[in-house]
Amino acid sequence: MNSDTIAAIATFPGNAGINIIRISGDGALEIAEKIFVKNGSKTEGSKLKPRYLHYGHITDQDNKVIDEVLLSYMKGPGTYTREDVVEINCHGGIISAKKILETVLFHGCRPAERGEFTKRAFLNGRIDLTQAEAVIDIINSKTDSSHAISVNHLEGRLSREINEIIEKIMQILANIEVNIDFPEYDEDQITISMAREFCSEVLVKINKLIETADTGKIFKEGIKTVILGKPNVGKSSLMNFLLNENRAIVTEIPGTTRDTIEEYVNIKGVPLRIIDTAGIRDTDDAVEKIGVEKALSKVGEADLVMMIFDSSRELEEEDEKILDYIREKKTIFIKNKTDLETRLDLSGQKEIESEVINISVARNQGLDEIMEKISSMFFQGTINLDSQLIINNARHKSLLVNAKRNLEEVLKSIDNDMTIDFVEIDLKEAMENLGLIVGKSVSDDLVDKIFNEFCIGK
Ligand SMILES: Nc1nc2c(ncn2[C@@H]2O[C@H](COP(=O)(O)OP(=O)(O)OP(=O)(O)O)[C@@H](O)[C@H]2O)c(=O)[nH]1
Ligand SMILES: [Mg+2]
Repeated sequence: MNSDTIAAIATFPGNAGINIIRISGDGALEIAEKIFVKNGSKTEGSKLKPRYLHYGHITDQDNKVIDEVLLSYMKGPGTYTREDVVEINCHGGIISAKKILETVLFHGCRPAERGEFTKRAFLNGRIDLTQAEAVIDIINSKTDSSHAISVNHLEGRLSREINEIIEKIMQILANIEVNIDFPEYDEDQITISMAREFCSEVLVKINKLIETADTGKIFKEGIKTVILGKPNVGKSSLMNFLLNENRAIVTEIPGTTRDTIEEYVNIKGVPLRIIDTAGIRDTDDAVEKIGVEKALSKVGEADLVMMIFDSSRELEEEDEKILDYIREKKTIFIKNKTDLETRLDLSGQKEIESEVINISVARNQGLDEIMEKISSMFFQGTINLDSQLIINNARHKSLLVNAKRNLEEVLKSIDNDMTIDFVEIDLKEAMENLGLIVGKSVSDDLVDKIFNEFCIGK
């Protein structure tokens, strides 16, 4: 148990109704009583009643009132950190909260590091690592769906599933070990075929979880979508339309967009990270040239490309160059400016012609079709976020993939009649990999790294 006491402002200090200063650790109550005045008297040594909201004032080192507050004291271990916790609700704005924090620190505690309250909840065994990671994911959620996935994890559904799998592997190991310890039983064959069956069952479960990781990543990070096309086709116009704001400059001059512009947007539950880019063409303009290179470099990491043609212009060399460039990519082909006279002929590109979506940003036509297409490309079938467990964390995915490999090795060893020791080693490794997901025997460095992504005060 960590015995030093920490404090931080837990709310976002600014022009808001209230701010909360949170203190956790053995000294929390003593510090609070030194600075809290209730009914006109100092509360030092009074043993404030736990789980009550006490009305009063906080005073500084010179007994000057800083602010009017509501203070609560919660005795550990039934608290967020499992330690004694005091929370002081003061008026909003930065000054009150900062002054109260300074006073609290003066009386003998230290500023909390990022995520340190939640880290203590983890280190003191109230939550496991998947739940702690869910806390940060809830805070960072940008869509309802990504929030729902993380709430499921916070409730411990992922941990339960992982722990059940670990339990199953332990059973297999126990059976094998009995066999090793009592060779006279000579039930080798029974044990091995049972181990094989158990292992296959576990693999099915792990594979199911891994399969959800792509969806999880999309919900968490958005579909990285690069808008690509030659100059002046309406890329920035489409970007602005999807964002519902004039984010990118739109003019009739080809080569208007120079830099890439990246924004996050949630359209009908589909989270997109849209990147508007400079129109692709050969150019002598040094700045534009960099823009074009930057645009093309974004294609590599994109989940999706929206390739835009101008319906009012003929197919040009630039269009063909872009088509060549994005051949390997998941692409939606879009023909913009269909309100103008058509000059574009895609009959030489039969595949594209059959799937191109006709739109006119100017007339607000055809844009729903783009969203429907994205939905069907990325979310085959309906996903029920309430009942389905979805992996949305790259760390979890890579450990699941490791465990999968270990179990595949186990099956291989069994099928090749390898000695039981081989089977045992891989089973143990699978168990360790799964254990790391929930935080069993994780290194201090990893724990620090995870909690460093939190904000101060959480
Ligand atoms: N008629 C018509 N004009 C459009 C449509 N969409 C965009 N435009 C016009 O086309 C011109 C270029 O639009 P942008 O959105 O700046 O095109 P862009 O592809 O971003 O161009 P660059 O940044 O230069 O590569 C502007 O004058 C827009 O108003 C459309 O659907 N119909
Ligand atoms: Mg543009």
